[in-house]
This record gives sequence, structure tokens and C-alpha cells, in this order.
Amino acid sequence: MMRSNDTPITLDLFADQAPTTSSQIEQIGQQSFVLRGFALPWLERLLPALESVLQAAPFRQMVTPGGFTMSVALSSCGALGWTTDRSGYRYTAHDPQTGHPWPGMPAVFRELAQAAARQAQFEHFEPDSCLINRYVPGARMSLHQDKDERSLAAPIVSISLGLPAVFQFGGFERSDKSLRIALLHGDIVVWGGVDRLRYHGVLPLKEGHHRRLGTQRINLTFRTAG
Ligand code: MD3
Ligand code: FE
Repeated sequence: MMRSNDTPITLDLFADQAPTTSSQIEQIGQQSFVLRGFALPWLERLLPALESVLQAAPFRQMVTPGGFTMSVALSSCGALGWTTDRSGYRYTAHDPQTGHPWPGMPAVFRELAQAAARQAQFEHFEPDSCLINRYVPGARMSLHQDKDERSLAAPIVSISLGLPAVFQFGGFERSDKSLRIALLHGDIVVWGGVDRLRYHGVLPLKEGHHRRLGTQRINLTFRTAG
């Protein structure tokens, strides 16, 4: 297609992306966005890849340094996986339960996370870790910051699947008031930059049944950890 020489070339960077209208993007912070339904067109590729990761590294409940068993069950894929036990939180190259490296990150995982990051103006996102959280009714995640990653420069991308959840989006101190945001099947949240260290959490999951995922919510969280 012809265009004049003064047309900004950056427009072409977006030419290969599925069209997303601004009404599907909600800005919740200076550098934080909810992309409503962004994962839906990817599910036929995403869900089989998720199943094969979970066959190699099944969900398990982990213990916090304080000795509490998390209500959320976890798994990971990619070069690094997040784990917790009595001695602390950390990223490891091996699954402590099997002793094997974490399953590789499926191409569809990386491609979707990168496409979502681009929508939120984070170019060149190279995740090396995908934490997989499983919530059953009653499971919750209390307010915390994500600060176990080596660099805080990269954004985080989170994909919600299955039952809806209420997400708490807070400030920079635990006591700051937080916004409550419903996250539905297929929604993606991207945050980084000045919002990277905001407190956040998930309220106890309500009972329900999701036609595709059943009685659970699964959240995929992509990070550059190493
Ligand atoms: C953080 N997971 O694994 S991700 C975690 O839904 C975690 O499983 C939650 O927190 C989950 O560490 C939430 C979504 C999210 C969205 C926006 C944020 C986390 C955020 C904005 C600032 C900081
Ligand atoms: Fe978190």
C-alpha cells in the first residue's frame, strides 16, 4: 500500500496484530491495563499446551516461609519457576517435586504474552517464567508485591481462565486503598513501569461452574525473572 514519506513508520509495527478496539482496553494505572477477552481467540492453542505442561508439572500446594500452606495450587513452565518453602521465596531452574527442569514454555504462551505486552506499549517482552496459579472456591491470594524478579524493568502479563475472580489493585503500601476489578475468562492484565510494585491480591473465589474449565480459575503469570 502506498503512503507518504512522512507517515510514522511505527504504525507498521502494529499491522500484524488482531484488531483490538480501545473499548476492550481498560487503563487501571499509569502503566497498567486490562485487555478484556484478549486471550479468547487463542484458547484452542492455549488450552492443549496448558494441559501438557500440567502433565509434566502437576499443580501442588506450597508452604510459605511462615509455615502456612497456600490455598492456591501452583505450577510453572519456562527456564525458571517460582517456588516457596520454609526457607523462602525464590525462582529455581528445577521443579523441586520432580527434580527435573520445569517444562519448556510453549510457543503459544510466549506469543500471547508478547502480543498482550505490545498492546500495553511494552515492546520486546521476553518472559523466562510462567507461574500457573489454580484457584478452587475459597482459594485467595492476600495482598503482596511481586519483587522476587531480578529486574523490575520488565512488565508482568497475567491471563485469567475459568471462573471469575475479584482482583485487588492497590498502592505502594499494604494499607493503601485498593480498587476491586472483576477478571473474567480470557481477560489479560499487563502492568509494569511505575505500577510494577503495586500491592495486589485476589479475593476468595466464589463457588461456580465454568463450562470450559469446570470448578476452578487458572491464572498464568508471565515474568522476566532471571
Ligand atoms: C500486580 N497472581 O501470582 S495477577 C501472583 O490472579 C499474583 O493469580 C494473581 O499476584 C492471580 O503473584 C494476580 C494480576 C495482576 C494484575 C495487576 C497488577 C497483578 C498486579 C498490578 C500491579 C501489581
Ligand atoms: Fe502477584
